[in-house]
Amino acid sequence: MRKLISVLTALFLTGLLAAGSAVAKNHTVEAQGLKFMPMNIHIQPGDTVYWENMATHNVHMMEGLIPEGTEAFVSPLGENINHTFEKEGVYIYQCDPHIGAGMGGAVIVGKPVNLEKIKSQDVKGGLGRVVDEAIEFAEGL
Ligand SMILES: [Cu+2]
Repeated sequence: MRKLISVLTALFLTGLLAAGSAVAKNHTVEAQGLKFMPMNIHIQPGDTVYWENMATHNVHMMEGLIPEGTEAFVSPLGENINHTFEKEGVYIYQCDPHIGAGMGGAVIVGKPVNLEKIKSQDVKGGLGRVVDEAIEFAEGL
């Protein structure tokens, strides 16, 4: 009986450790001038990103540059926002008023499973520069 209890205790503790490593984290991206800092961020599924100092900015997830089946959400201009990412992949976003100046960024959730699809697209201008930075960052993970 004592052996059974110690086995069960060990299993319970192992379970706790596994659960502990999966605890969702919060990350902050700050708008500084016409840049998001950090521009590229690597998180895990279930984590939340908080965008702050957004007085003249927004976050617009770009159709075709986010994982299949996820919503290309657009946040209201001038509002700090939170978003929790459940699905793995690369999410590229722009700030609508300032994308001409290259204001955008990427959130990479877990593995960059849609990187090849993003690389296959011909994106130009400010958003093209954001995409290039995101590809380089994702390939370095
Ligand atoms: Cu902006």
